[in-house]
Amino acid sequence: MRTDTAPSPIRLRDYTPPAYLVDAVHLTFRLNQTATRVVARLSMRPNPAAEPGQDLRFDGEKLGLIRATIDGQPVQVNPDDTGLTVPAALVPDAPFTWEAEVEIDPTGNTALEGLYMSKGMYCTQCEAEGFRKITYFPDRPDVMATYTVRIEGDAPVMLSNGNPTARGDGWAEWHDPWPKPSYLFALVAGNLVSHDDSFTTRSGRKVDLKIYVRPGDEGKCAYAMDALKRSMRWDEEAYGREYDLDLFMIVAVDDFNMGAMENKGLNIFNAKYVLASPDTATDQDYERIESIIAHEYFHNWTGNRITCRDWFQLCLKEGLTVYRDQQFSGDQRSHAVKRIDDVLMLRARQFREDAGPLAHPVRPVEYVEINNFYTATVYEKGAEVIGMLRRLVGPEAYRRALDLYFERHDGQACTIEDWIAVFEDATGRNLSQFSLWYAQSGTPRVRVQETWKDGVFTLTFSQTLPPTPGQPDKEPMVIPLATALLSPEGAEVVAEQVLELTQARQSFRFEGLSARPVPSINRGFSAPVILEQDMDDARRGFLLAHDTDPFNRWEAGREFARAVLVRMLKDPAHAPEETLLEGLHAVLADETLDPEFRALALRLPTAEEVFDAARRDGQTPDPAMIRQALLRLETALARRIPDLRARLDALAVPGPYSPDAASAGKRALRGRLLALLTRLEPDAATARELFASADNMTETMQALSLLVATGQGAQALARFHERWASEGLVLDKWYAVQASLTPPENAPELVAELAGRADFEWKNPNRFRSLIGAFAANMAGFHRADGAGYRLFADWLIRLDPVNPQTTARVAGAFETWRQFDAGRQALILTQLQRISDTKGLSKDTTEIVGRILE
Ligand code: 0A1
Ligand code: ZN
Repeated sequence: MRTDTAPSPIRLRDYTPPAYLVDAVHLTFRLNQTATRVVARLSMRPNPAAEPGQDLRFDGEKLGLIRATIDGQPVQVNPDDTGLTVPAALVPDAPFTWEAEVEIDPTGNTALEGLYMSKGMYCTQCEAEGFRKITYFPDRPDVMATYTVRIEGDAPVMLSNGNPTARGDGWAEWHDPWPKPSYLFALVAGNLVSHDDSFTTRSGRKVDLKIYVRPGDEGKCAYAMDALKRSMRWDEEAYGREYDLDLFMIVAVDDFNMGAMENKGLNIFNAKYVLASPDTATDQDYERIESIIAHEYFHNWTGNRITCRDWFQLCLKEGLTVYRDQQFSGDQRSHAVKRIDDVLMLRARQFREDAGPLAHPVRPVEYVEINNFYTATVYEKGAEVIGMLRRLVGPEAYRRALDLYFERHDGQACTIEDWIAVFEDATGRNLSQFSLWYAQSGTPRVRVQETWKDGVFTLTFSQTLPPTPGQPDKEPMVIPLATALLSPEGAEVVAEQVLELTQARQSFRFEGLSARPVPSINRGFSAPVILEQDMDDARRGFLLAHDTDPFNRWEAGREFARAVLVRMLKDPAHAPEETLLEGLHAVLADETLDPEFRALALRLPTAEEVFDAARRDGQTPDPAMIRQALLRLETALARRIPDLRARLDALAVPGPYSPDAASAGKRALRGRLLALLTRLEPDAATARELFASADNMTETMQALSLLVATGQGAQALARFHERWASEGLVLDKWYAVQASLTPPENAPELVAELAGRADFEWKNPNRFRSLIGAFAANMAGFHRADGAGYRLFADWLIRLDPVNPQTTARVAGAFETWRQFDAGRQALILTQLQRISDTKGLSKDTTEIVGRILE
C-alpha cells in the first residue's frame, strides 16, 4: 500500500478513449480463502475510435500472474505495481483473445476492495477500481462487456451477475447478457440462506427476488423485500423503467466500506441497510433501508444501463440516483419531512465540505484517489442540481428529457455534456450557464433586500460565490428561488413562483399590493444556497406561525433558534426569547400538523449549526460553550410547555410496532417530548421507565440516548450490552451512543476505554465508525480543549490506515473544519494532522485527504 513519492493526479482534460475494447469476458474462479485462482478470457479488439497501434495496457494490483496468452500463444509480460503492458508489436490489429491466470488472496484483503472474505463468506467490491485486484483488465467504466462466470468451490451458495445458467456439485455458472463496465461485476459465495419473493413487471414478466443473508438473519429481510417491490413499481410509474433480468438478488455482508453497491442483478449491501426487526432496528434504520434499497435498485437504469464514461462523471449516476431515491421516499412518506431531513443532511455535510479545504465541483476535474470522491458534493449537491433543473423546466419537460436520455443513451458510457444536451434538446432551453453548477465549487450566498414604495414591493438579490481551492474567481449562476408573498394575516397574496436569478444583482417587482407583504423565499429549499435576509424576531415568529410552505415554516423556527443561541453565546446571561419559545409551543400544540413535522420543528439546531452561525456573527465559538447554551435553551423550552407529561402520554402509539411513517412520526414526537421532560427530571425517571418497558429499538434508543447524555447510562448500558452482545449491528449502536453523547468531561477517556474492549472489532468498518467516527461527531467531546480527543482520533486513523485506507480517509475528513477553531485548538489539530501525514507508508487515500486538509 505504500507510496513514497506523491502520486500524480488524474485529470479530466487528459481523457482519451480506450485503445482496446473488450466485448466478452469469461471468468473462472477456483475459490480458496488464501489462494483463489482466477482465469480470465477476454474477447478483445482495437477500438476503432482510438489511435491505432497502441500498446495494450491492463490494470492490475496485488495479482500473482501465473500465465498469459494472446490467441493461445504465451506472451512474455512484466507486471509492475499497477498493471502490465503488452507492447503494440505483440498485439494483433484484429479481434483477439487474451487469457490470463492469476492468484489472489481474499483473506489478506483487509481493504475490502476486490475479492475479500467477510465472516467466512467470499464477496467483492469493484467500484471504483476493485476489479483490477481480481484480474488484469482495462478497468475503466467506458469498457463495457458481457460476462460469463464459472465459480468452483465448496460453498453452498455461489452467485454472480445476471442469470444462473448451470450448476453442479461444487460449481455454478452465470451469464449477464447486458454489457457492463467492470466496476459492476460481483461474486458472492458462502453459507447463505435466502428470503424469496417475486415481482411481476408491468409488461407481465415475472422476476424472482432473493435476499441472501447469513443463517439466522432470514427473519429480518421482510422490510427490505417490501421496499424493493415498492421501488420496482415506482420506477415503472414515475420513470417508465422496467427491470431487465429474470432475477434480482441482494446480499447482506457484515464488512463493507460503504452503504451498498449496485452490481448488475446482484446488489451487495452493508448488512446494516438490509436487516431489520422491530427489536433491533430503529425507525430511522427502517427509513434508511427503504431509501438505500431504492437507490441501488434505481441504479439499474441510472448507472448500469447508462453508465459513466469516466470517474469524473460520477455525479451523472449518483446525483441522479440520489434525486430519484429522494423523490421515491417523499412519495412513500411525507414530502415536507423528507425535504427537511435532506436539507439538514445537505447542510451538515455538503455545505461544510463546500466551505473547507476539501471543496470540489460536483464534477471534479482532478483526483489522486477516486475513492475519495464519493462525497456529499457529488451525491447530495449532485442531486440538488437535478432538482433545480426539474424546477426550471417543469415536471413534464423533465419527464420528456428523461425519456430521451434513456432512449438516446441506453447501453452507453456518458458524460455530463450528454446529460445537459438531452435537456437542451427536449426543452429548447440553453443550459450553458446552468452547467456552471457542475463546474464551480462553493455554496452561493444570496443576499436579499426589500423595498416597499407606492404599492410596489421589490426584492433585490445579489449572489456571490466565495473562492474555493483552485477556483479564485466565479461567475454568476442560475439560481431558481421559489417565492411567495404573504399578507400580514398570513395569506398568500402572490402565489408561489420561481424567480430565476442569472445575474450578480437582480430585482423583481410586485405591483398591486394593498399592504407590505412578507416574502417567503427559497421555498422547499429550491436552490442549495445560503440566503442572507435581514430578519427580526417578529418576522421569524410570523413565518414560524404562518408560512404556507412547510419547509420555510420549519426553516423560520430553526433560524430563530440559531439566532437566539448566537445571542446566548455572546452573553451567557441572555435568556432565550419568549417569542421563540411561544412559537415552538404553538407548533407543538397545532394538532393539524403532522407529528413528525412537529418533532422536527421542536428539535434544536445542532452544535455544528450553532458554531457556523456564531462564526457568521464574527465570533470564534467554543464547543463547550455551545453545549451549555443548547442545554439552557432546551431547559427553557421544556419549562415553557406546561403539559409535557400529558402530551407525551396522549401520543402513545397503540398496537404492536409498525415502521410506517405515521407511527414513526408519533414516536419521533414522543421522543422529542421525552427529551424535553428529561431536562426537568434530575434522575431521568421517565427515560428510565421507557428503557425498562420499551418493546422496540426506537424507544429503547431514545431512552438510552437520554440516559447516556445526562451521564446516567451505566446501568442501562450494562443491560443493553448483555442483551445484545451477539448482534453486531445492535452492538454498534451501543458503541455509537456512548461515543457521540457522552459529556465532554470524560468522552475521550471513555472512548479510549471502549476501544480497548475485546468486542471492539475495529477492522469491521461499521464498528470503527460506530466508535471512532461517532466520537468525531461529539463536538464538545472531540474538540475538548486539552486535545485528548484529537490525539485519540489520530492514533486510530494511523492504526486503521494500513488495514483499510478507504475507511480511514473517509473518517479523517472530520478534521476538514480545523481552521475554523480558535488558535489553541488549531495548533493541537495541526500537530495530529502532521503526525498522520508523517506516518511511514501512509496510503494514497489518506495522504490525499490529509494533504488537502493541510493545504
Ligand atoms: N455506488 C454505490 C456506492 C459505492 C461507492 C464506492 C464504493 O467503493 C469505493 C462502494 C460503494 C452507491 O452509490 O450506492
Ligand atoms: Zn449510488
